[in-house]
Amino acid sequence: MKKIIISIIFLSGFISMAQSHKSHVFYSIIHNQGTITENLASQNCDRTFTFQQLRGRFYVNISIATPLQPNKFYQLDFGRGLNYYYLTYSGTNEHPDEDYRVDSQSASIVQYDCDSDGDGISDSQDNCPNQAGPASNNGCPGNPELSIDLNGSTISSDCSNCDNIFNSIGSDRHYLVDPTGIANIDVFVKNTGSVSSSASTVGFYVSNDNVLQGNSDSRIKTVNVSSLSPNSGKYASTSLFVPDFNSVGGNFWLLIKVDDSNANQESNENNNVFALRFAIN
Ligand SMILES: [Ca+2]
Ligand SMILES: [Ca+2]
Ligand SMILES: [Ca+2]
Ligand SMILES: [Ca+2]
Repeated sequence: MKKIIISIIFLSGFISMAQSHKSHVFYSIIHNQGTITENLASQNCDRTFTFQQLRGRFYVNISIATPLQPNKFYQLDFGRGLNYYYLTYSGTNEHPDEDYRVDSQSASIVQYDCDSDGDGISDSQDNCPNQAGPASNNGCPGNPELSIDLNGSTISSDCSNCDNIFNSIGSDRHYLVDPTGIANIDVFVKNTGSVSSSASTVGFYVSNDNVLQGNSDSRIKTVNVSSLSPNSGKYASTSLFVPDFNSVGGNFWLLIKVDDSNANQESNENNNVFALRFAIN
């Protein structure tokens, strides 16, 4: 159980007398002084109770010097029979009729740790307590960002003097010898975003130019990539043979696109394509 600890230790009556005491009225949300469970506190975590709803329910009026947040659940331990009850706090008005005045004894008040945005990360651990987000981004919203690692990705083809690393291929033209050629391609897909990516695909296209146009460039192959956590990457590897190119011959461009099916809303959708010159001779 995670809680925000705001323990208050009253070391002596002298120190306590120097404090400005406020009365805090705690209402049990269940009748008859029954124990309020963590589950019940969770269900009612950020609920605000009207006085009408609280009327008739058990309450205690305690004088302490510590400011508390209204409408939160607290677990009280004053050593006076109030141990381990979750209560909702209602006000700070001075009451002349305190049931308990905390002066010279130890006391602890523990605020129940809500999950205000319901993302499964309790408020004290949540960097964005009012915006839902994944644990991989400490509870804050964010986007994956997929791209091709040009230094980690390679292609080897029948071109023996072409550079193999994407980043240094430049204008080299990889090619397949018709009909027996083979090109082995290892695309390193990386996620540099703040949250994990969903499973995605890498698409391989034949194009007349180095720009991917969905309605005119034809996809010849798809490779699956599983989910990637932030700052991680995986290889999408494939081998292309002459028949994969569906009778396309001569010079053209081979375009490689990460998140081809757009399964991920990325922080940058415009860096997903790598284009290289290609040919079937
Ligand atoms: Ca949360
Ligand atoms: Ca959050
Ligand atoms: Ca991207
Ligand atoms: Ca995308």
